[in-house]
Amino acid sequence: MPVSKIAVIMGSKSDLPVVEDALKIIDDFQVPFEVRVLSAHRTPDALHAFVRDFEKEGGKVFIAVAGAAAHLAGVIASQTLLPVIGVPVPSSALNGLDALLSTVQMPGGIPVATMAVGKAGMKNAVYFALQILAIEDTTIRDALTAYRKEMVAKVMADGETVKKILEERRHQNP
Ligand code: RP5
Repeated sequence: MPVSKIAVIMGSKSDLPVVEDALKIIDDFQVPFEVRVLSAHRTPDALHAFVRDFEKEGGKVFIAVAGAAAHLAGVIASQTLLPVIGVPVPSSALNGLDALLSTVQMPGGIPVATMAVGKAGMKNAVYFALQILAIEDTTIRDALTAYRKEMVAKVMADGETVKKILEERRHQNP
């Protein structure tokens, strides 16, 4: 079995709706990854063991997804020198602001690369992880370059579509 390069750890099964769409992106890039439900507060020993084993086995990047008092990314970062990307989840009464601040406000010396709250943050976490891997992996770099080109083409095409829609409306309501 190929060595997993990315570990996606979520603090609870309830975080899955934020995570699952973005996992398809990792699949599309054909990068081996693994997913775990592990909590900084509820399963600290299992979390520490997984972080150590993943690094030992040749893993490269962690993505930590958690809501509420979200210490998951910071605790992972305290246990490894691998890059840790944090994704705050809007799962509490404070709608993710608590998770954002808990994830982003790390003390100096133990960095966490914190993404936006929710699904957009998870998507960017995946692209950021791929960009980290692309530093040394030309296949991933080429795939990311192709993805960016597609994005440009799509936005330009969207611009043309919007132009046409507005012109049609102007003709209908001169
Ligand atoms: C965090 O608490 C999890 O990441 C989740 O976002 C939040 C609520 O967890 P559950 O009570 O739904 O398991 O640790």
